[in-house]
Amino acid sequence: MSAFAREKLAATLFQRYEGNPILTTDNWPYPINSVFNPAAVRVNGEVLLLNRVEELRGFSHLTCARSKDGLTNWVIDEQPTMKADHTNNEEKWGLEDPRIVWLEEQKQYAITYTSFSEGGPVVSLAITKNFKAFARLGGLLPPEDKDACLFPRRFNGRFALIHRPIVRGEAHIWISLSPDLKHWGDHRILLKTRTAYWDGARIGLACQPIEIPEGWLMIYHGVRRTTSSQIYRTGMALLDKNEPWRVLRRCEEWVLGPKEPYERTGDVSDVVFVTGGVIMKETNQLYLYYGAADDKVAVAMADMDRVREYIMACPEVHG
Ligand code: BMA
Repeated sequence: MSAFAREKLAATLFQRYEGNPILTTDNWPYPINSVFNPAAVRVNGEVLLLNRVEELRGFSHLTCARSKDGLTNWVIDEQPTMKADHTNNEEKWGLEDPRIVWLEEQKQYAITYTSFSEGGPVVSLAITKNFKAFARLGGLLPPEDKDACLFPRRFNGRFALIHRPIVRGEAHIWISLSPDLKHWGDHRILLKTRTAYWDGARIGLACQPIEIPEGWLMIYHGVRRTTSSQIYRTGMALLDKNEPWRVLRRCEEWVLGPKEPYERTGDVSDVVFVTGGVIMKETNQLYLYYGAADDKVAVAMADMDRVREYIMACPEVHG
């Protein structure tokens, strides 16, 4: 495929749902400032979103919303589903930006989210069967760390975590390994920011890694700094199926970025921040759920065959 054909495919890959935004403060059963950056997973045939909800003091907690078609008729928990323990030093300032993955061996869901306090953001892990009771296992790696998700299974006996520490002011995506979900090592950079590109200032994992026949699709966000602001967009890379610390391909151009008024205007302008992905098997569609301008939730859809065609048309990454 020519670069021109690939760019055309990138530009038309995702279609926004015409009913966007799907969740706003107006839908909420209790007073809040904003709802955004939801984790997404399919549970008992429904789509479950675990949303970041910012309450009126400015701190965030996580609340579930469920829908049969993943688009309409959302049923929202009447109260916060996972609250911060403000007496706990690690999460004094709230819980943010969750990602969810089904752990095949444990037969439970793993939620990785950011716990925020004056010590800086850390990635914390909670395990649940039903999104009602949560085993909270605490922080995984030192701050400053964000944008993390586990893979659904081990590789050569070890769990793998994608995350985004800040090192020397640089914001690359890292991967770390663990035999027990507690002790982490073999830390390495997975994907780096690219000077002058749309993802030149900062990058971070978007939704949970998605398994496709060619490997793991890693959707990520990239930030461009401009003279007046920062633009958050979405791109993708392909990781090796058995050794996900090896990047096989990486997009050149973004596939989703702020365009519609609900993405351009809000608490933070020009933000498309994908945190949840669900494959609708019935229609072979990938639904990406995202925070739009940091105060509402929207969804964009793509045909999975076209997504695979696109990532396989992206340049190979060597070494
Ligand atoms: C990132 C995170 C996200 C937020 C985004 C855009 O650093 O803190 O929660 O959506 O910035 O403001």
